[in-house]
Amino acid sequence: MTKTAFITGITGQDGSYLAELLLRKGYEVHGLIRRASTFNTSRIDHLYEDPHDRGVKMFLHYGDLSDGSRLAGLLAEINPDEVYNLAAQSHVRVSFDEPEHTGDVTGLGTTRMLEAVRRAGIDTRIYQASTSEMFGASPPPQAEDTPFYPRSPYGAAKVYSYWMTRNYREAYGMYAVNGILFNHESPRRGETFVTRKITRAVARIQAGTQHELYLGNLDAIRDWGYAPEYVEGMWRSLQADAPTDYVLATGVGITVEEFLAGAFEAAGLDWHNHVKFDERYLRPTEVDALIGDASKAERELGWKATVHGPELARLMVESDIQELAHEGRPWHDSVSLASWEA
Ligand code: NAP
Ligand code: G4F
Repeated sequence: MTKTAFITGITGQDGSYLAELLLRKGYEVHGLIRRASTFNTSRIDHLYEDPHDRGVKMFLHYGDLSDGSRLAGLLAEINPDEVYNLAAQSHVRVSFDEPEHTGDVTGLGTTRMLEAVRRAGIDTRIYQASTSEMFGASPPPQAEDTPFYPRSPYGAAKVYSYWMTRNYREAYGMYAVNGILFNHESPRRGETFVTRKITRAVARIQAGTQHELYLGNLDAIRDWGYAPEYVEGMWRSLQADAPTDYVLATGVGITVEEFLAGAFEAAGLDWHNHVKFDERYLRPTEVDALIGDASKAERELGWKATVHGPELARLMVESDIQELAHEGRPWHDSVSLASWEA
C-alpha cells in the first residue's frame, strides 16, 4: 500500500530533503507552498512533476499556516498517513523584529495543524519540528527531560507548539511526536543562517567577488549536524510503535569562531583577514551553548549523526565554490544521500 505524507515547509531546507527521502521510499508526497510573487520552489524544482503526467507522486498545494480553514480542507481531502509540520518563521534574529508574526505562524500555526487533523477525524501520525532553541539558557548537555528556558520569540513560540503537540497526544490519543532537533545545516541552508552565510562568503572571497564578511557573536556554541541525516531521524520517529519525543543532535559543540576558521581553512584562507564585527547581528538575548544528548534516539530508533563540525564546514564550502562556478546547478547534485536510505 502506498503511504501518503503531507509536508508543510516543503520548500525549506528540511522539507526538500524530506520530500526526496519519502519519494525514494515510495510515498505519495503532498506539500504546502505559499503563494509568492517570485518563485520560492528552487529547493524542490528537481522533484516537480507535471500533474498532467501519469504516475505523479508529488503534489503541491497553496496554503499558509495562518489559514486554518485551508489546512482543515486539505487534511480532510488528502487524508495523509503522516504529517510533517516543518513550516515556520524559523529565523531567531528575525523573531525579535517580528514577534507577533512569529507567534502566529511558528506557534499558533501548529495548533491550526493539530486541530485540522483532529477535526478531520483522520488516522494520521504527526511530526512537529521542535527545536533546541527551546532549551535556551538551560546549560548543556540538553536531553528530552532538560527544562525549557527560551531566549527569543521564536524559542517561546516553539515551546508553545511543543506543549500543544503533547497536549493533543495526551488529550485525544493522537500519534503526535516532537522532534527536538539541534542545528542542522547543508548546502541548501538558508543564506542568512550563520553557517551558510560564512560558507557562501568563503566561496566569493576565494573567487575575488567579496572581500569582507560581517558577523555578530562568534562565541556561541552550537551542535551542528547535517540536514539529510536529520530528516531520516524525523521519518524514523514516526515509525516507532508508540509516540514519544526525541532529541536529534551530534553531541559535539563548537563555537561560531571554530566553524568560521574551519570554513576559511577549507578554501586555504585565514578568516582574520576578512571578518569584521557588526552589532546588527547581535540578539537582545543570546543562547550561549547548545549541545545535545541524542542517546534516546540512538537507543530506540537506531539513529546516530555522523557528520559534524569541520567536516560539515568543508562540505558546505565545497558546494558553494561549485555553485559559484556553475550557476544554476541543480540542488540534488550537491550531496550524496545514499548512505541514509533505510
Ligand atoms: P527553513 O529553511 O526556514 O524553511 C521554512 C519553511 O517554512 C519554508 O518552506 C517556508 O516557506 C515555510 N513557511 C514559512 N512561513 C510559512 C507560513 N506562514 N505558512 C506556510 N509555510 C511557511 O527551515 P528549515 O531549516 O528547513 O527548518 C524546518 C523546521 O524545523 C522549522 O520549523 C524550523 O523552525 C525547525 N528547526 C530547524 C532547525 C535547523 O537547524 N534547521 C533546528 C530545529 C528546528 P517559503 O519557502 O515560502 O519561505
Ligand atoms: O545560524 P543561526 O542564525 O542559528 P540559530 O539562532 O542557532 O537558530 C537555528 O537553529 C535552531 C536550532 O537550535 C533552529 F531552531 C532555528 O530555526 C535556526 O535554524 O545563529 C547561530 C549562532 C547564534 O549564536 C548567532 O548569534 O551564530 C551567531 N551569529 C553570529 N553572527 C550569527 C551571525 N547568526 C546569524 N544568523 N548571522 C550572523 O551574522
